[in-house]
This record gives sequence, C-alpha cells and structure tokens, in this order.
Amino acid sequence: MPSNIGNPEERRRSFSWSDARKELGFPEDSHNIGWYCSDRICDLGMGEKTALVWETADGRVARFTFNDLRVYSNAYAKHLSGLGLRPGDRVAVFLERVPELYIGMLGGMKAGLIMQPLFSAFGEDALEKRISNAETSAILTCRKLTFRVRKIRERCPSLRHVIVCDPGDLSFQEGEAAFGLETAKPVESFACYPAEPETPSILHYTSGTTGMPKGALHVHGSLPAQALTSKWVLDIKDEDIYWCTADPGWVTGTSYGIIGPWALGATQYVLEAGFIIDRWYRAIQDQKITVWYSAPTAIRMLMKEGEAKAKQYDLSSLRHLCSVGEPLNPEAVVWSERVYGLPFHDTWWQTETGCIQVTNVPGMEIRPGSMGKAFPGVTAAVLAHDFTEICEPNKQGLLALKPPWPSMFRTYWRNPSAYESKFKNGWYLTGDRARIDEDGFYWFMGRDDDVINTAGHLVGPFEIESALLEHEAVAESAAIGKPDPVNMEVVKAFVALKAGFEPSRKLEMSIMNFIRKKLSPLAMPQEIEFVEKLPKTRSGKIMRRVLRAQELGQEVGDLSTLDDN
Ligand code: 6R9
Repeated sequence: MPSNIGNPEERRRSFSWSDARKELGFPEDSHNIGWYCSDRICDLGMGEKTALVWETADGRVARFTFNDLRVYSNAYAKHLSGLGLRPGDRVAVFLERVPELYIGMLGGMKAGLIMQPLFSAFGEDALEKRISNAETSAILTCRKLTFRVRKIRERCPSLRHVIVCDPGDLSFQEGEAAFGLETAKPVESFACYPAEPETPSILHYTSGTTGMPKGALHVHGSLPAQALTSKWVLDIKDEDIYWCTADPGWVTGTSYGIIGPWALGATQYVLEAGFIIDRWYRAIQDQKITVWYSAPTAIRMLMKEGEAKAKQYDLSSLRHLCSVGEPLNPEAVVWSERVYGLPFHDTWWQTETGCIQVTNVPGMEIRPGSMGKAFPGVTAAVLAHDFTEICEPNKQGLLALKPPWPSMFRTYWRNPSAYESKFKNGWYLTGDRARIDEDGFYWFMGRDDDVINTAGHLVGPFEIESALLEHEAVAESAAIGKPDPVNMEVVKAFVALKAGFEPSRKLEMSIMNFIRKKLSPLAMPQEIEFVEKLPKTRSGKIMRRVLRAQELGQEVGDLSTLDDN
C-alpha cells in the first residue's frame, strides 16, 4: 500500500503550507477545530462512520459516529455558553479517558472557549496551581474527581462551575451541576464561534526544569499542521483503526488523540484503562488496530515481557507504528521489527511545537536511534552556545527550530518573559541537544540541562542509558552528572533490574565494565544505585532532575506531573 507522504525528499523540496491546506481539502473561511473534527466530516458524507471506539475500564465497548461527535459536541457547546461562559474563558477538562472528555473538548472549542486538559491523576496542588494560574472559570469532571475539586474551590475563586458528567446520587454543593452524555440531548445545530487562525484553542501546562509549570497557549490555526502530520507521519488512511495510547492530559493525546486524526475523519480507539500488557495486546487483536502511536516506556515494558507474550496474540492487523516522548532506543526499533514485523518510527516534538517536527516517515530509511529528519516545511538546526548554526556534521548543539509554523505555541500563559527567553537569534530554542549526521539524520543527545560534562567531555545521558539497557540485567536506567572535584562531573547511574537479578557488588562491576567497554571510560558510571523504579512523568519521561536533586540534597521542585505523585 503506498504511503500518504509518497516521496519524502520530494515533499521536503516542494513544500508550502498553502499547498498543504489544499491537499487536506481545507476551506479557507473557517478555522474552528470543533467544527472541522465533526460537522465538516459529516458534510463530507461520513456522518455514519465510526469516530470513536471506546473501551471501558471493565471491558465494555461503545461506539460513536462522527454524527454523534457533531450533535453531542453541539450539546456541550450550547450548555457551556448557556452557563454564561464567553469566548476566551478557560474551561478545564479533568476527566479519565471517557467520551465526555473528547466530545467536551470539541464542544468547548466550538463555543470559542480555551480548553485546558488536565491529567485525572493530578493531586490537589497540581490542580490548584494550574487553575489559579489560568483563572479557569469552569471544569468538566466526574463524580470521583469532584471530591478533589472541592478541596481547591476556596483557593480558586475564579472556578464558578463544576460540571459533573456522572453524578449518580452526589448531593451537589454550590456551583456544581450535572451534564454528561447519559442525559444530554443531541443538538442539531450550533453556530460555532467563528475562530480566526489566531483564536486561542487549548492551554497545555508543561513542566519546565525549574519553577512552576507553564501554560503553552495554542490556537485554532494549528489544525493544518496536526492534520498533515497525522496524514504524512502517522500515515492515517480512511480505513484505519488508529490507537494513540496517550492521555489528553499530555499534548500527544490532544494533537494526535483528538485533533489530527478526527480532522482526517479517522476511526480512533480509546482504552479507558492504563497500561496492562494483556489488555493492550487484546485491544490490538480484537479491535484490529492498524496504526499505533505509543511511547518508549510502554515499548520497553512490552519488550520486558518478551516475544512469547506478543506471540500469544494475533497482532497481524498492525500496519504502522510510531513513538514519541523520549528517546527511542535503537534496540526497541530492532525488537519491534523482529517481533511485530514492523519498526517503530520515532517522532520528536514538544508541547510548545504542537505537532511533530523531526521524524521518521514511511518510505524513508530508518537509522535505529535517530529521530529522523525535519518534517517538510520545518527548518531545524543545532546551534552553538552563541546561538549560531553549527554546520559541521555530528557536532552536538542546541536543537532549534525556525519560527513560525501553524501549530506553534503563542505564549506561556501570564508568563511572557519565559516565552521570550525561548527565542534567540531568530530561532526557537527547544531546550534539547542533538547532532545531525552527514546525511541529515537527527540524533537526540539529551535535554540541554541534562548533558553530563566529565573532564571537559560532553556525554549524553541517553547514550549511557541506551547502552545500559543492552546489559542483560538492566530493565530501566537513568544517568545523571554527579559533581566531582576533579572531573567536574562523573556519571552516576540509577538502575532498575529485570526480574531474576539481584543487586550485588559483582553485578555493579559487571555493568560498569560493560559501559566502559561499550562507550568509553569517561561514560562509565562511577557509581551505580539499584532502585525499584525510576521517577517518571505521567507521559513516561524519566525525571533525571528529581534524581539529581535527591543526590545533591536539593529541593526537588514541582512534582505535579510525577507518575505516582
Ligand atoms: C510530545 C512531547 C517534549 C520533550 C522534548 C524531548 C522529549 C519528545 C522525543 C523526545 C527524544 C523523541 N522528547 N520526543 N526525546 N526523542 N522522539 O513529548 O511533548 O511533553 O512537551 O516533551 O520530550 O526532551 O523536548 P513534551
């Protein structure tokens, strides 16, 4: 089957955003994301096509057509406007992965509201910080989470409406009311807010290395970028059953779990439950998933269970696999090719970029461990510390992008100075380090602030972690720079062992020697600490800064996105 992108090199050479809009068949006159993802698909005659296959935590399956998306997002839009909420007001979405989350997001955008997705696992403090910073007016939530919302109401005076989708016999307090799909009446027509390309759409909070989480503000004009990357990178076609495993609390779950795929009229599968290996494999088998977008941590967990587990299921429906969020280890690419017969395609981007920027696309050579090349229309580079471009191949520097692009964030909410600090010399600084090889492939070297400097040599923690994973006893690892009076920093590794291995001095020596041989004496960890598990964000990124702060006895900072916080 030919890929959507065709010849990637040719696409790169001849790219323009106005051609891309034409290729997507997007009209020039309306830009409301809610309308594009539902009404427009119905107008194209696909109203009865399944938009959402939703599997509940207890294994029931419900289906929603694009017409259902249309009439129920209208119902949400009408309800929210009826509460007196006005375009530009912030509405938080604090829900598990239930249909009300997805349809509520579309409805809110139809009404011109700025939707603010929040992980359902957020505790009080995380919730309060984001709601007070955004001065959020309303929150879509469920019965179970209402109790957490109540704890912050007093501290968040802006929050006037708590909208509970499944209240049951909950006795409401002031400002609380019911609205959800069980009882909502379909609304045939709603006059969508006539969003301009610069009209705000979504506010996504993202944790930096320091300080409070920052709200990256996105706009309705992001849509062509999310739709085109869904088409060309994820290779989504009409007949696909697409599964993005990300929660919409993370940007991957909105750009590629709501906007991009539905703008193309694709059928999406959503699993309410989190990662349970047998349920994941059963979902692929039973729902006949064809395109799967996941993350390296999940892939490593699948690898840990081994090939035998994968062979218990019929995974032959799979056609295209992609990964995002953290470095994809080369062995994960090789493993998936062996076990699923398909390599994972690494994609690189950020909350701030709104869509995939550097990536492997179908039809292009995959160099395992490389993030691929710049997406057509994207100008990326690595910069030296004076923010000038490094042209020499394989020299690492700051990964930077040339603004603008349609899905770029427009500011950090109420923090313009943090926004401005991300731009230097005409470039947007991503905060990552990378190198570009002689053939234009990008290789991730670590976060700018995580790179270890040992005796004047820069060592990327990812390189060490990747090598550590190749040791037979290592399940997961993180490497940090530990201050050292002689070498400035030395490498310290935190290692979680695979089942069947026990910490011992002998094992420690074996791992150290393994790295010394594999990388270099400089990259060899001087110290190894065995841990049960590593601190991670909900999207699966290892929080090295937490380990580093613990190591140095410093304040750990904002932990609200930590996995089991
Ligand atoms: C979409 C998303 C962005 C940061 C980014 C980088 C890391 C993302 C990656 C990757 C290596 C990849 N990251 N994709 N690192 N290879 N393919 O993850 O957004 O949560 O804002 O994180 O994640 O460090 O700068 P966000």
